[in-house]
Amino acid sequence: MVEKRINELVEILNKASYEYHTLDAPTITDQEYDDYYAELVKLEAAHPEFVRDDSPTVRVGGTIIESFNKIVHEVPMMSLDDIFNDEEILDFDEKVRKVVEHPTYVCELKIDGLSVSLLYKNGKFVRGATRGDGTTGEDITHNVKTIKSVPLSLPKPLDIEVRGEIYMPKKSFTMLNEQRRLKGEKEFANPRNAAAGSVRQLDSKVAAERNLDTFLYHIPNASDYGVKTQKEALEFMKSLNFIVNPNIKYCEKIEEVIAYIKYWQEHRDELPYEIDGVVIKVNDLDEQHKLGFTARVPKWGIAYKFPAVEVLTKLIGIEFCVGRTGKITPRADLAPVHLAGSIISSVTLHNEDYIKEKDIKIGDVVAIHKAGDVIPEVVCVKKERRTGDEIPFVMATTCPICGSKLVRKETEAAYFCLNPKCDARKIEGLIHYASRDAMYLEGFGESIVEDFYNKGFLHTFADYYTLDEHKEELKELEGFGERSIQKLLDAAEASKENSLERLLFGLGIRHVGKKTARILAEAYNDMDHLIAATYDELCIIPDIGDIIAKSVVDYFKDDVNITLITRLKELELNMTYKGKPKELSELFNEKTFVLTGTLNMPRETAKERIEYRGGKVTSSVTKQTDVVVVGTSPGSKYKKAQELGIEIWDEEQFVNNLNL
Ligand code: 3B8
Repeated sequence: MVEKRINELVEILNKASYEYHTLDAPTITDQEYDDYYAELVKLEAAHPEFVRDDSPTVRVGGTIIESFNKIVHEVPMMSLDDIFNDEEILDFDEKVRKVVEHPTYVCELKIDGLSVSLLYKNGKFVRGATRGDGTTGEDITHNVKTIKSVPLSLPKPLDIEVRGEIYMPKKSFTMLNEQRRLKGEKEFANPRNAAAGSVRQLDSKVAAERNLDTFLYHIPNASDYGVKTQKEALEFMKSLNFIVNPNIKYCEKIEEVIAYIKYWQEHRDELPYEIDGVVIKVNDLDEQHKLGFTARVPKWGIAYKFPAVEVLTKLIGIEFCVGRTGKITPRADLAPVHLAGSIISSVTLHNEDYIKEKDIKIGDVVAIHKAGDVIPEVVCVKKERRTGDEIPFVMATTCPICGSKLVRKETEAAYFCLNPKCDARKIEGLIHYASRDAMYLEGFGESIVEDFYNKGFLHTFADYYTLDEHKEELKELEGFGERSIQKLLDAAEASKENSLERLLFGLGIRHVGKKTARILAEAYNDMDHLIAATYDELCIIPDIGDIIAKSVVDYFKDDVNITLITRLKELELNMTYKGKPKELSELFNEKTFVLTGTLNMPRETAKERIEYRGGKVTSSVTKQTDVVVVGTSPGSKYKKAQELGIEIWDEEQFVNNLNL
C-alpha cells in the first residue's frame, strides 16, 4: 500500500517537475506540488526502505562527500577548436568539403558554462562527471542530482551517456551575488565561475541552492540508438526529457551559418543565460565519422568565439578621487570606447600598488575588459605600442580637493585625506547617507547631492530634512520643478521611519559596514543605549572586534557627532531598531506579482525590481498569483484579488519590501 503510494507520488512529482523546469509549462499549481511533496516526505520518513533513487526528495541535497573521485571517460571528452572570424569559417567549410561533398551543418549556441557528462544505466541516472582533462574527470553526481532539470529516470530503460553544459542563469547569478554582498562574502566574477564553484562543492546542499541548469548537446555513441544526424540526436535527447537549447539551426549553406552567428552576436544580451559563441557541427553522423578527430579535437565541429569583450584605448590621464573615508583612489581617464554595450571613459586603478604592478603610464595603450555585469577594468598595458613619450605615474601627495597632506596607512595600500572638513569627503559622506543601502533617500543621486552641497543647501545630514526651507531657490535650479522637488522632500520625510541600522550605516562610522550596523542595532535596540556603550561591552558582542569597538566609542566621544545626532532626533528621525527584515528571497523570489492601479514608480521600474529579486510579473490575477500591488484607482484586478484572498500590498508596503 505505502510502497504503491510512494511510487505514485514520485511519478506525479517527477512529471510535474519536468513540465515545470524542462517544458516551462506547469500543469499543476505550486500548492498541489507542495502538498504531494509533503506527503512523500512523510511516507519516506516512515518507510525508508521504499525510498526510490529517483525520488524528488534527493534534489534538496544533503550528501556530503570527502573528496572528488576521479572517473575515466569511456569516450574521451574533447573540446573544440576556436575560431574568431568569417574567414576561418570558410576555411573550416573548405576542409570539411575535402572529405564530404555536400555537408550540411547544425549551429548551436555556445553556452558559457562547464561541460558535464551524464550517465544512465537502465534508464536511471547513475553518474555525473566533469570534463577534467578530457580523459579523466571528477565525479560530481551528488551535485548534479540537485539540478531540477536533470532527469533522475528516463522514459526508456536505456544505458546511455549524454553530454552538455551546466550553467547558471544570469538572474540567479545576480541574485546570488546580491546575497553574497549582503553577507560580506566575495562575489563571483561571472556566471561561469559561479556555476563551476557550485559543482565543486563537497556538500550538495550548497549546489541545491544555486539554481543551476543544463543544456544537453551531445551523445557520444549516438548511432547505437538509431540516431543518424546531430539534429536527430538533439531531438532524441529531448524525447528523453533532457533540456536541449531551442535556438538551434539546421543550415544547408555556410552563408546561413554566418548569418546565424551575426544574429546571435547582436542578440546575445536578450538571452537569460550567457553564451560566448556559436558551435558549428557537421550534421550527418556518417560524415562526422569520415572526418574523424585530430589528437585533440573533432574535425567535424568548431567553436566560433564572439570577440572578447575587450577593447584597446588610450589612457589619457590619471585623476585622484576622494572617498567619504578620505581614501584616495586613482582613476584613469580613457579615450572613450564602446565596450559590451556602453561607452567607457574612465576606469578605476584602485591604488598605487595596482598601478605599479601593471606598470601603467600616462599615454599608454591599454586593454579594457568587462566580464558580464562586472565593472570594467584594465587587463594589461600594450607595451609594444609605447613611443617613449609616456609619462610615469606619480602618486598624489596632497588631497586634490582640500590640499591637505595625504597619509599612507600602514595596513592598507591606500592613501588618505585626513581632513574631516574636506569638501570631497563631505560630499561623499552625504552621498553615502542617501544611498540605497543606507538611508535610501530615493532621488538623491550623486550629482544632485554634489550640486546641493555646492549651492550651500546641504552640508550636514540634518540638512536633508530641512530642504523645504530652500524650496523657492531649488525651483530656480535647472531641471527642477515643483513635482520633482516635492518628490525629494517626500523621500527625505519617508526615510525618517527607517530602522536604526540604516541610520548607523548612513552615519559613516569608520569600520561600521552594513552588517555591523545591523549587529549593533540588534544588540542595543536604540541609539541612546549604543551611545552609552563602553569599549569592553562592545567587544563582548559576537562579530564585533576591538577595531570596530574602538571606532564606535571614538565616534560617540566626538561632540560634533553627538550634536548631529541630537539634531536628527529633533527632526524626528526614528532611532530604534525595528526588527529583522525578511530575507529578500522570501518576499519576492519565485513569487508571481500583478501590478494594478496607478503607481508613483514607473511600471517598468517596478517590474524590473521584482524580477531582480527573483519574482515575475504577470498581467492577470489568477489563483497562481501570490501578490497584487495596488496603486491609486485600481480596477477589477484589485477586486478579483480580494475575492481570491490573494495577498495585497499598497505601494508604500511594496517600496518598503523592496528596500531591505
Ligand atoms: C564535440 C562536440 C566538444 C563539444 C562538442 O554549448 C566536442 O559540442 C563541446 F569534442 O565542447 N558550450 C555545444 C557546446 C560545447 C560543445 C559542443 N556543443 N553546444 C556549448
